[in-house]
Amino acid sequence: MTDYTPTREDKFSFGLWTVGWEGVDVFGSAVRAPLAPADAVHKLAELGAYGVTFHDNDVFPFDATAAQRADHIAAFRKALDETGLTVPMATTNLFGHPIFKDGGFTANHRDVRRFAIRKVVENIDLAVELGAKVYVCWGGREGAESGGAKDIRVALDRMKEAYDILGQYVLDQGYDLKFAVEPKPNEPRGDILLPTIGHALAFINELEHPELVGLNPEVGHEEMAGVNFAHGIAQALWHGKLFHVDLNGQHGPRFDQDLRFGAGNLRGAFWAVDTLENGGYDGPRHFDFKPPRTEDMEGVWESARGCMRNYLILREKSRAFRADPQVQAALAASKLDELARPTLAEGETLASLREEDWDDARIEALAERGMGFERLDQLAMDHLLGVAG
Ligand SMILES: [Mn+2]
Repeated sequence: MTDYTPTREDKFSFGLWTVGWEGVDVFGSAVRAPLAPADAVHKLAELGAYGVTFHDNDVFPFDATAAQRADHIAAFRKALDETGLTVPMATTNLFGHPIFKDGGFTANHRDVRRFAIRKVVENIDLAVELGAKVYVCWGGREGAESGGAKDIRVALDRMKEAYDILGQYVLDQGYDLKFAVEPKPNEPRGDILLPTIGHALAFINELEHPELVGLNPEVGHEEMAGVNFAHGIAQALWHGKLFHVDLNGQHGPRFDQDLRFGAGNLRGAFWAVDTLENGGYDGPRHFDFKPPRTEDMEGVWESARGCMRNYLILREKSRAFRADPQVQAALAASKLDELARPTLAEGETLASLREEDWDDARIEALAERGMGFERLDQLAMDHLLGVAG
């Protein structure tokens, strides 16, 4: 039992754009004052985070001169040095400026695509300077609102072209940096390219350097598509492609809520933590959320604190669940150990499988057997609700 105070060993990181969100949404203007990146870094360090992540234009404005850009970066770097916070990941804003109204890598306008690639490369240099190992690409504006507006097959050619150029750049520079695609089904575009983990995994296989590209799945984005986030990250892990993760909260398929982690689908959050903790993921536990517009800065920090606290509570619950002898018995009764056994025995062939005797009694016995999943799931619920044992 702990008091759920995070430490740097927990590897919690936050985007500058999360706690720095001023609350501008489709229906309303800013409700909070701008937060200087250096102030965010200091406060996040104090709260127990180990890392901070950024879009280029979280640190310096889109229209900054070279000198202004250098000043903003220096102030950010000073805060990193003072606190010891790391920058595990960085990304590019290819969505805010009007030039990106039709996307960056897949904009119909060729000049926009050329500008977008140049913008990413400049920020990759900065990301590497600051120590980032993962470069996230969220293509929020890569998509369309109507069928004729985008030839999807051709747009995917351009998407591949961009990743191939960027991958080659990283190899040529000798950078220790990998890319992580962040899928999302819609918002801000009506339909976004690479809408789910599965679409992105298939796309990666078509690249010149698929080994350089993995995934940054986000809880809310997958739930907006109505799919199971824990299953999605489990499959990404199975492919060796879970390079990073964005944790937040969402109440099913609706607008992108970006709630703090653990809010929204709490059972989903439990299984997400269980999967991350037991599935071989050792990267940052990165929060990509938006403290609601209702909050002042005190509420913003409460929300950030809550992300980490909820993760630590759920991690403890997951460990207790896995260690519980009743759960272990229930897992065995539900045949999880058998699922781990190959269907053919060592050296066996399909022919020997087909030679096996099957009588009606054996088939009936298997058909009648219950799987015990309700018992197993209730044990998980008991652990989650704090009444197990
Ligand atoms: Mn995200």
